[in-house]
Amino acid sequence: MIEELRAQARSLGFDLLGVAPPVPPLEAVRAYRAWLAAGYHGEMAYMARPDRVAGREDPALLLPRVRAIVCVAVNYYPGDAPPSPENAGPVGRISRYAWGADYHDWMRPRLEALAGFIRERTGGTARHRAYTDTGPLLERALAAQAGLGFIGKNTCLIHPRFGSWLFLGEILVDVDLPFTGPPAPSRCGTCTRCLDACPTGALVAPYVLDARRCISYLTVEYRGDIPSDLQPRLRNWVYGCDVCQEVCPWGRFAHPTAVADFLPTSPDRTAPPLADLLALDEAAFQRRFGGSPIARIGVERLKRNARAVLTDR
Ligand code: B12
Repeated sequence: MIEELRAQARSLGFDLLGVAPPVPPLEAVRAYRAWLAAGYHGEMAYMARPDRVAGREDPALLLPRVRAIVCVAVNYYPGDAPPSPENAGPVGRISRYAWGADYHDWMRPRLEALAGFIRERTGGTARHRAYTDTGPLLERALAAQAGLGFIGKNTCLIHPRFGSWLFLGEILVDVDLPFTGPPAPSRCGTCTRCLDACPTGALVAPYVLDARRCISYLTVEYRGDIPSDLQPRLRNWVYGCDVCQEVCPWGRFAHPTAVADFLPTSPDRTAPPLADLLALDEAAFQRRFGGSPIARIGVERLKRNARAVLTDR
């Protein structure tokens, strides 16, 4: 059964599939609670909403009588940014996950197709709910439980062959499926490159990220003015940040994605000149970034980020 599911997942474009038990490990729940208690979620109020907390701890609240969680991952690694033209002036950096199309749009129909396949193979009555990113699930912990990789000190799910350049998705089902695994223990050893390299010191301890300091949070999620003490440390990131993944030794095994949708359509998408970003109006922003994850933050926040990057020059 699992091999059949894996073959189907591969034909849909996923690189990895495993099946986790329908409850997250206690260790992950404890880590999540401690993270909230420390206030590390910052202004991401949805992370602390009681119903969302409950769903993360007990997926049966999301799908009654859930019996298994099918976890999938797709390699999005698009390689390195092509060099910018010499006359481009200062450029902003965009994290690799946003170089191509929005992965939520890629994932959703494929998760539904896979769920249809599972239903067909298990008697035709299975109910399901599919999630990627936005659902109240501890996605990394579940993926690790299913044997898709290990949790690294940078808090990412890392696969020995793909590194951490993976998008995750899950399908909750109310039929029995054989669990895969076992969960792999961390393979970070004594390495602390991600903690040492984080420009803002957001990795406050191994496996613990204070989102309030994370460049990804500040440039994507945070609505206010980027704190002035952190502005000089943005290192040109205007959308997301890849530093804790770029320095990870497991990344050396990464190879380019087979999904054309995740590749950049032009250098503008990887390293746009800051002057161009500052000149964008709503229509130009939509033309340039529509359909990409960047569209979600809107033109004003992208310009705020470009201004913040320019502050310390
Ligand atoms: C909120 C959020 C963020 C926040 C906070 C991130 C964070 N580390 O908490 C911000 C905006 C900063 C962010 C940034 C990014 N994100 Co994000 N994010 C999420 C989201 C919605 C929730 C994460 C969460 O629950 N955080 C709370 C903490 C406590 O949980 P956690 O990060 O899952 O960590 C678990 C493990 O670390 C483990 N754990 C904790 N301590 C310990 C100790 C030991 C010893 C062990 C073994 C395990 C362990 O337990 C934790 C709880 O289960 C998930 C989607 C989802 N629903 O899960 C995507 C998700 C985690 N993000 C993702 C991505 C791609 C990113 C970025 C790479 C994007 C970018 N380039 O800018 C960065 C990476 C930054 C980083 N180092 O985490 C992917 C991660 C894929 C992967 N391979 O891990 C996810 C899964 C989305 C998806 N469906 O693909 N993100």
